[in-house]
Amino acid sequence: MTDMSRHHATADTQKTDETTEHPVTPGTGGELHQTPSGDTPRMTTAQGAPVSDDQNSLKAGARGPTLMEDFHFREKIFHFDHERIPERVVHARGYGAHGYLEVTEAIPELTCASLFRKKGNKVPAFVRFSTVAGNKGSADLARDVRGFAVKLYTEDGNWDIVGNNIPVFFIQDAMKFPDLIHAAKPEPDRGFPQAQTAHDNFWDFISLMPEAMHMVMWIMSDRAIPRSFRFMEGFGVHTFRFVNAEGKGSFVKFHWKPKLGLQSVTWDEAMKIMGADPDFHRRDLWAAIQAGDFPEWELGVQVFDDAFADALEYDVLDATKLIPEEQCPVRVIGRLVLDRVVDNFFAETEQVAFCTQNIVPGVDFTNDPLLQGRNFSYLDTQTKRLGGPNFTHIPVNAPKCPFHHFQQDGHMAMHGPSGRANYEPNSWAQGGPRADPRQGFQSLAEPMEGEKRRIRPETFADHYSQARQFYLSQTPVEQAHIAAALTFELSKVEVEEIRARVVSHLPHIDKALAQSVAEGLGLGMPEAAKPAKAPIDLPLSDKLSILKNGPDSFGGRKLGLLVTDGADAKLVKALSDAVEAAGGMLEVVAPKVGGVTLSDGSALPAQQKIDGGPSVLYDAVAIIAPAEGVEMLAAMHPAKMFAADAFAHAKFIALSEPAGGLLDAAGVSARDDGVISLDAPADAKGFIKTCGALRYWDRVS
Ligand code: HDE
Repeated sequence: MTDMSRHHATADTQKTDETTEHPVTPGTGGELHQTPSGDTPRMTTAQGAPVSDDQNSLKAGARGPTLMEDFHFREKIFHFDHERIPERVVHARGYGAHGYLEVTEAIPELTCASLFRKKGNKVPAFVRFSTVAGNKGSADLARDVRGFAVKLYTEDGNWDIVGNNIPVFFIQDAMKFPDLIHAAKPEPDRGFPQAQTAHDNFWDFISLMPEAMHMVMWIMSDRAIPRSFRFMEGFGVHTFRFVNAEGKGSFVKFHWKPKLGLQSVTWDEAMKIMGADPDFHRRDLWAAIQAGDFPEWELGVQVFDDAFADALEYDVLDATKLIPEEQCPVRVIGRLVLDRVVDNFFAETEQVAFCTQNIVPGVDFTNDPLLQGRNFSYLDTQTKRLGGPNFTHIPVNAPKCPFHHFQQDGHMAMHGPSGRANYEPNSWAQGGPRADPRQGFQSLAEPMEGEKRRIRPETFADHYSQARQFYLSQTPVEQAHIAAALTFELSKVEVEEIRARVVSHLPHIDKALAQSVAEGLGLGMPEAAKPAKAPIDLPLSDKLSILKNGPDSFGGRKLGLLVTDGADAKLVKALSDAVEAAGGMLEVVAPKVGGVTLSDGSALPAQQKIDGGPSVLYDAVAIIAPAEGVEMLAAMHPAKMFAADAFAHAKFIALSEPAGGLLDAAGVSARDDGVISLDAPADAKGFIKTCGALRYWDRVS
C-alpha cells in the first residue's frame, strides 16, 4: 500500500474540503492545463510513467487521427471501461465504516473466543449497512430490511456477523432464497418496480408462503423505514453456538443495541426523503462520524441451553422465530463504535466480502437450515463478485492477525507462501505452517443422527403465533402503520386474488388488522387460510416496539431551523445552544443558501435553500422569522410544505411569535401541545427537551 499511496491521492488529500490554487498554463489546444505545485504530486500512468498532458490525446497533426501508441490515453480508457464489478445480488446498496468492538464483560465460561477472554479487549471492526432489494443506485429509504453486517478482525481471524435490523427472516430453508429474492426484485419481463415489494410477484410469493407472516409484520412496521443506521438495532438472526474451553456448548443469539435509541420515519416521509435526499442514510452516517459524533451499539447476547430451547413453543433452529427479551434477557458484553469513514468507497465498502462461515474458535454454527445454506452462498458470491479466490488479499478483507497456509496463485495474488514448501506434510527444515489440534478451530462435538431426507421439521410448523405476538406488542400508532403499509403495498398489487390471498392470512394474526386491511382495499373479508398449525397466544413483549423504547433525548437528532432576514438573533442563539447542549445537530434553512441577516445585523449562513431542505429531513423544526419574513415564506410553496409536512408527520414545531402565520398559510389551523411558542430565548431549552419524545403522536392517533 505504501507504494500505491505514492501514486494515488492520499486519504488526507481526499478528505480535505479546502480548494488549492494550481498554477494554470494554457494547453496546446488552449484548454486550462494544471501543473504540479507545492504538495501536489506529479500525475503518472498506472505503470508510473510521468504524464505530460492529460487534456489531449496524441494525434498525427492538430486535426489528425488519434495514434494507437498513446499509452496514456489507452490505459486511461481501458481502466475506465473496467471500473464496475458485479453488484451484490442482494444488499447491493450499502454503506460502510470502520470502528472497533470493545469487550465490556469477559465471558470465558461461555466461549473460548480469545476476544472475550478479558474485559477491555478491543478489536478493529468494519460494518456495512444495506438495503436488500434495490440496486446499487436505489434510494436509502425504500421499505426494506436493513443489512447490518459486522466484520471483526480478531486475533483468531475474521469473525463476520452478517445480520439484519430485523431479528427474523422470511423463509426457513435456504432452498427458497432465490425464489424469495426473484419475487422481491423487479419483475423479470418489465424490469420494475425498483427497490420495493409493492408489486404482484412479491405478494404472490408471500401469500403462498405462510412461514413469511412473522417477517411480513416486521417489514410492514416502521422497522423497515429507519430514520438512520445509527438508530436501528441489529440481530444475528440465527441461533449460533458459543463453545467454551472445556468443549461445552450453549446456544447464543447476537444483538446490537443503538446507544441513541430506536427511531423510524413515517411512510409519507420516507417517500418524500427518497426524492429530497436519496442518500439520506449514508449522508447521515458520514456526517455523524466526520463530526466526531461516533455511532455506538451495545453487543448483547441471549445465551441459553438445550433444556431452555426444548421448552420453547417453537424451534430455535427456525429463523422465522425470535426469543423475546422478556423470556431470555440480553446480556451486554461489548460496545461497537464506528469512528472512521472509509478512505475510498469502492476499495472498502464495495469490495468488503462478508461470509457467514467466517467464525473463530469459541463460536459455532447450529443446524438452522438457513444458516447452513448461507455458509455456501457467501463464499461463492464473493468469488463471482470479486473475480477469484484471492479476495482475502484485499486489505478490507485481510485478517489483521498473522496467517499462514499453503493456498497459492489465482487471479490477483498479492502474496503467497515463501520458500520451497507449498504442501504438507513435507520434510523441509522451513516447512511452513502446521495445524494445531489444541488451539485450532474445533467444532462442537454435537451428536448427529437421522434419516437422509428432504424434510421440514414439524417444529417449524407454527407460522402465525409470533406474528400475532409482534403485532399485539406494538402501540396503537405502530399497529396503524402496519395496517396502512399492508394496505398501501397491496393496493399496488394488480391481481385481486393475490390481495385477497394475503389478507386471508391476517385473521390468524389479528382479526381487526385483517378487517382494516380488507376495508382499506375495498375487499370483502376472504375466508381465512388454513393454518398448518393453529396459532396460540404468546405473552406480549414491549421490547418489540420502537415507540415503547424511545430515547427520550434529542441526542444525535437534527433540528431544521427555517429563518428569514430579520430573525430574532437571541432566539436563534438560544435554540442553537439548546440543541448543542442536548447533543443534537442544527441545520439552517433559508430562502437563499447564502443565509440571512439576523435582527442584530449578524450573518447566519444557511446549509439549505428552502426547496432543498424540506422538513422531512429533520426530526423537529423551528420557524423564526419577523412578520415580513413570514409573509414572504407564506407565498412560497416549499416553505408552506415545510410547515404542513412537519405538522402532518407529528413533529414538534417551535414558532417565534408571528411564525404561526406560515402554518395558517399552509392550511394548518389546528394547534396542539406539539406546536410550541418560542416567545423568549428561555423557551428554547424546554422545546428541545420536549423534542426528546421525537414525535407528538397524539396529533395523529
Ligand atoms: Fe444474505 N446474502 N442470504 N442474508 N446477506 C448476501 O452475499 C443469502 C440472509 C445479509 O454488506 C449475499 O456478499 C442466502 C439472512 C447481509 O456485503 C449472498 C440466504 C440474513 C448481506 C447472500 C440469505 C442475511 C447479505 C449477496 C438464505 C440476516 C450483505 C452479496 C439462506 C441474518 C452483506 C453477498 C454486505 C448478502 C445469500 C439470507 C444478511 C448472495 C442464500 C437470513 C447483511 O451471498
